[in-house]
Amino acid sequence: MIDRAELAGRLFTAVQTRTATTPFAEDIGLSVDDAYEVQDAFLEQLGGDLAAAKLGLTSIAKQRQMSVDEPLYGWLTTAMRIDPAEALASAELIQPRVEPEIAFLTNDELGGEACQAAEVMAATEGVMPAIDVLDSRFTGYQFTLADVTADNASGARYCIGEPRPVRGDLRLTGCVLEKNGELIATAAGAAVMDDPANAVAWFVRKLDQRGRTLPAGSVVLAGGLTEASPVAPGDRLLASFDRIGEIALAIA
Ligand code: OOG
Ligand code: MG
Repeated sequence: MIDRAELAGRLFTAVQTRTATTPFAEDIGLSVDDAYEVQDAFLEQLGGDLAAAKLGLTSIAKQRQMSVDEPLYGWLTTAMRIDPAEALASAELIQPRVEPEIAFLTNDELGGEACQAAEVMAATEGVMPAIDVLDSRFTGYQFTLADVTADNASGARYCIGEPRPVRGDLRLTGCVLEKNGELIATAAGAAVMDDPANAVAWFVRKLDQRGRTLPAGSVVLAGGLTEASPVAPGDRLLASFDRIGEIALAIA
């Protein structure tokens, strides 16, 4: 019998003590479906209101980096949001990494097992530049898909810019990631499942499997376009996106 609350408790203790734990999914035969139940229990223990969804491992760059070849989703709470004027308090985290993402703001309900990118675009109010701050609760970011699903897709913090209407083809949206004024990664929107709208459509289909829909007014981070980059106090990150804008994050 899988004790979801106990597994969620292990992850919650890792957060509270800022000490990574060992992956458990393989040892106990945790399925990805069960892992989403653990994720729900973990989020309940973390508390706070859900503010956005985050999709993970939606780009080849991320799948290769993490040696996991399927996407997943998790949730970001209001307490995880960093105001652009604030710095990330890295001492609160275990092993933070950052990655640039394109976020969607929806204005219509999305649902169904056949949702496709065109429906997502028709229900998109605007897109925002975002930085997803990861903090795997597993030592050295070593995990299986079920582990990282239970661990809420390594979600820890995020910052996000203002929505802008979509202009042009999101596949061609250039992304430049700089750390301390130096270029560290580049990508285009197509890095995320050929089109980040495909990632949102994938998410809507996944929600449908659990009998859920994505309500109007949802914010969805479509997944890292580049490999995630470790950060340390004093670092300054800047993610710039063609036609979407830029977002900066200082690490304290
Ligand atoms: C898993 C989190 C994945 C993304 O955008 O790929 C994620 C990880 O890399 O620790 O948020
Ligand atoms: Mg991410």
